[in-house]
Amino acid sequence: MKIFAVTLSIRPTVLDIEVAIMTKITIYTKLLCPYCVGAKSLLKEKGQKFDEIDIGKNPDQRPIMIDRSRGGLTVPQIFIGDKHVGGCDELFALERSGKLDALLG
Ligand SMILES: N[C@@H](CCC(=O)N[C@@H](CS)C(=O)NCC(=O)O)C(=O)O
Repeated sequence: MKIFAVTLSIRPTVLDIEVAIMTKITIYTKLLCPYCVGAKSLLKEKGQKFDEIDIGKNPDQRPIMIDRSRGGLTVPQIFIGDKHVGGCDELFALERSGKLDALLG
């Protein structure tokens, strides 16, 4: 009986499932960055949720960003799943070429 109650309490909602199957997007940003604003706007327009890591507020994340992006020193640095997209220009280039939707899954 107790197990039954636990099972019910962890039953995922439709929203939980939708979020779980969306490819995780991570975007490294900092304040007052027009490229970051542009990239986030495009992702929002496309109904995408993303994890934002502000390297100004979290300076310990900057070397992690540089390492993950293999030397990317500017923000934004955008990842779709494990794939490094690049910055804002690369994100918009993918959109223009029609390849972004496939990456988003
Ligand atoms: N071409 C890049 C340009 C990015 C860029 O120049 N970002 C600025 C901030 S808006 C930057 O990181 N500058 C270097 C710095 O602030 O250390 C892109 O599309 O993402």
